[in-house]
Amino acid sequence: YLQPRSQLLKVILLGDGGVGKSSLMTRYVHQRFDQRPQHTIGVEFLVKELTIDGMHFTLQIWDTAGQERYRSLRTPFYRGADACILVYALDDRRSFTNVDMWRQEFFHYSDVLESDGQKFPFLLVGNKSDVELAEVSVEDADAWANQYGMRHLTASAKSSDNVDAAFSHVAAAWLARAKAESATAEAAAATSSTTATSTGRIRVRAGGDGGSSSGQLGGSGGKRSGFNCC
Ligand SMILES: Nc1nc2c(ncn2[C@@H]2O[C@H](COP(=O)(O)OP(=O)(O)OP(=O)(O)O)[C@@H](O)[C@H]2O)c(=O)[nH]1
Ligand SMILES: [Mg+2]
Repeated sequence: YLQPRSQLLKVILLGDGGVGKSSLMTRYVHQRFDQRPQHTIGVEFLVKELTIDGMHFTLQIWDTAGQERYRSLRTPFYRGADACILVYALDDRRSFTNVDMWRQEFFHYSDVLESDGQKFPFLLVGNKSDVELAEVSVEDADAWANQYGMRHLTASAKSSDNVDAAFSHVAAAWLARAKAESATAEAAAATSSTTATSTGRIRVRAGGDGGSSSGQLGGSGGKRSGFNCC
């Protein structure tokens, strides 16, 4: 169990338009920040490598369009997600009240059942921690996250505050869950005479991302190197 050289993780960023999902991804992968608003159309992804506890990860970060009109362009990409980061902006109360809707949308279109939601690696991120006038209190956001067994972090794509920590956290949470499931599966295998069918299974996909390291899906601009889906 669990001994691949490299583990590919599909991480989905969800949240209202303008909360800073693209900015968080760009800050994390390219160490850049752009003040100008540029709404995402459809879905874009970038890849970044990291190592946690000696385990090498390739994070495939999927940045989705938060605006309602792009719903049908983003939802097909939730399937196969290994982790999900729910993003709101600290200076936008409505974006915080909407995280509940985003969580529901994720369950609806991903292959994760809501009944397994407590175990799935979610993270709640309050972005724009650099702003002076916050509309959301950390206590409220902590309480919302706690009820689902989720962590909550405040971060800033602008200042870099907690950006690395957020992405590392979801990889670490995935790893903790995989280790727990592996232990359960090994215990079951040791006590049972029936083999594979009674054990839990961990999805392990070996190898890094051999192909493209970025792309845009569902967009209409066609300026970036993209590829067609389906
Ligand atoms: N002050 C501040 N502004 C930020 C921060 N992150 C993003 N912004 C700004 O917020 C605006 C929206 O950021 P985006 O990253 O495009 O938001 P998004 O969530 O990707 O929006 P959609 O693509 O429409 O879903 C931009 O003008 C960013 O410069 C931050 O940490 N602090
Ligand atoms: Mg965006």
